[in-house]
Amino acid sequence: MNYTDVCILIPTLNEAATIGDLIKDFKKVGFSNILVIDGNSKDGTAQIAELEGARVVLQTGKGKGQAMIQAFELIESPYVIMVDGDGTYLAKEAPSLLEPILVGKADHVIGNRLEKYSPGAFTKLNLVGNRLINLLFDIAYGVQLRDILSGYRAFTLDSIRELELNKTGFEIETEISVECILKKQLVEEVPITYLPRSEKGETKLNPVKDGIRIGSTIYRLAKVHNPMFYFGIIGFVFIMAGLLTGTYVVIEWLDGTTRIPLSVLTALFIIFGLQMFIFGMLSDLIVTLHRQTVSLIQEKNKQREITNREKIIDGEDGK
Ligand SMILES: Nc1nc2c(ncn2[C@@H]2O[C@H](COP(=O)(O)OP(=O)(O)O)[C@@H](O)[C@H]2O)c(=O)[nH]1
Ligand SMILES: [Mg+2]
Repeated sequence: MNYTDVCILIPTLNEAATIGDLIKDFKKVGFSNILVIDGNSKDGTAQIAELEGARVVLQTGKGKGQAMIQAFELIESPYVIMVDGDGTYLAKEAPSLLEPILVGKADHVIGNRLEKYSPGAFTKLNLVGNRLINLLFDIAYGVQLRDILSGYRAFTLDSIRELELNKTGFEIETEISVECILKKQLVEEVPITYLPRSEKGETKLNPVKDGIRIGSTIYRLAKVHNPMFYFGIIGFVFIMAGLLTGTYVVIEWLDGTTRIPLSVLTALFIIFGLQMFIFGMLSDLIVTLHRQTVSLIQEKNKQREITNREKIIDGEDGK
């Protein structure tokens, strides 16, 4: 396979400290097809990238997600490697990311940072946040992925074009991971090195604000895939609240005080919570039936295509 078939896609926003070396490193490994999508950096990132021989495109909107979506439209190479421009990932590990795709084991490969990260690469908050987000994701989507937020990934152009992506900010990796699962793509993880950011370049990610956004994206997108999870969480919160107020009501009642308004509230909490579980079960049923219908239609279409093809071949033979 020829490395010119692989587009190295680098989103950048003020990464002048690292972008030059990163492009050089990829070239050393043999990748010459490099696309930098720049968010109108003020520190000369775009100029440095151009000098190093990368194709540079300025993004038309705002946010890493918008940049990626714009770039996916521009790329024509059959394989894409996406990598942060901050020098936290190693170019020499790119071939190991491509490997599962080339042997046909995967459509989308995620570089898993959580197995061999360097000291200082993650802050404590980042590490805990990452683990929590991955746990939430795995429960919501019934998969076993370790690092859905990784910025080092490889995929085929066809597989990324199939995804419906709308998120403009740092939720893009989450949306890509969710869409891969909804589109039943083969997703693999490969352990990679993760280095600390250069002191000169600052992270653009706000761990609290972006963390909450990412968490709520996972939760909201789960509504269609796993409604029992979506409604179950709301139900769980209300039933817990009901049990709490209910315990208080019972304790007070044993002491001789009857709390009527709080008893009513307890009943409402529990009824609402149970209703959410019933909603979840019904939605789950609808989703399952819908999936069965879709797969039946797909199967029928496939059969029809095969019969049509056979008819055409028979016709040609008859001539
Ligand atoms: N084009 C573009 N790139 C961005 C934007 N925000 C962040 N990036 C780049 O996306 C990559 C990931 O961002 P980073 O701050 O490293 O996030 P972190 O790796 O999660 O800390 C880096 O190469 C950033 O320069 C943006 O708004 N537009
Ligand atoms: Mg980064």
